[in-house]
Amino acid sequence: MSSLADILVIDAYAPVILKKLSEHFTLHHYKDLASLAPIAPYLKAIATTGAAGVPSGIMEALPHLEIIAVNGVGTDQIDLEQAKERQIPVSVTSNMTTNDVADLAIMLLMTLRRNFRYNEEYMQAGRWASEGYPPLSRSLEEKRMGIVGFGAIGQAIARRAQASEMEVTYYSRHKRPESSCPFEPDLLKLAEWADVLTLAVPGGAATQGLVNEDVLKALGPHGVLINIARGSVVDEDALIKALQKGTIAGAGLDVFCHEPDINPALLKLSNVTLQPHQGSATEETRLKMGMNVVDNLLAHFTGKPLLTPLF
Ligand code: 8YV
Repeated sequence: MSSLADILVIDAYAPVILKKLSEHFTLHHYKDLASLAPIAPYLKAIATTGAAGVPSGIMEALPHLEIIAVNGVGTDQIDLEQAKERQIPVSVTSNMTTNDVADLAIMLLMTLRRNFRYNEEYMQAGRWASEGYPPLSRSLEEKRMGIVGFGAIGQAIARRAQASEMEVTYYSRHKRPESSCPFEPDLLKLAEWADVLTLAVPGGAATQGLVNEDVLKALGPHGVLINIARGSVVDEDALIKALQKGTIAGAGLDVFCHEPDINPALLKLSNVTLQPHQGSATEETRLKMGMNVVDNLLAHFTGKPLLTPLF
């Protein structure tokens, strides 16, 4: 079959998805801006991921760019203004990552509060037999979870927290009439109230540094922070200081300011549990997401409406 278009692939895609894409398109893997120059005039589409987005300079270099398909829901690393101005549609994998990401938020919380890693290392070191049981951990039941951002992922986290008998309140730009959870329009008040503050807002300029020193102070020495959103939502230096000084109890983090170059101070802390941006990284979900990218690109280049357009 002849190629429908030349596509720039940014970031990692599963081999099965690359194979599917290559059945319909000519693929070019992004290395750097300099090596883009000779192929730039032919490129009509970008297939990228939520985490990588479209690094600056790429869109400007592609005069015939027609579509950006994102293997993810986050678009904070894409110049959406430029895309809109140039009438370049952007597709995202709407509603495909929700449950896996929400599971990971709860997994981080349970790992942290139930001393999961410590206890496993304790057993592996043979300490159960020689020293008896490890120290007691902390329960989720009757604790308060404040959720920052209450879209599909925030609401899926709320359902899971409620299943663990937690009390849930959320903060967002506006009240969500579809949910019966209480709404708190003041983030500082939410942090003061919460035992666990879970971040589920989109990244980008509007949420940059939203969780700052004051919010962490309000969360307090018994509070924990869970972040499955974007590293940029948190002032990471303030977070590290709070964790080092014990002005918050701990953090479960799947996302960081400079992925994959994690601030080494985070790796030295014993009151954190960390994951390398694994929210949607299951075989099942990544397959669905990847096929969504293939289908959106196919739709575009065969003159059909996009399946899951952002715009
Ligand atoms: C992915 C994400 O890790 O959806 C997003 O925005 O950050 C994640 O689900 C990323 O897109 C890699 O495919």
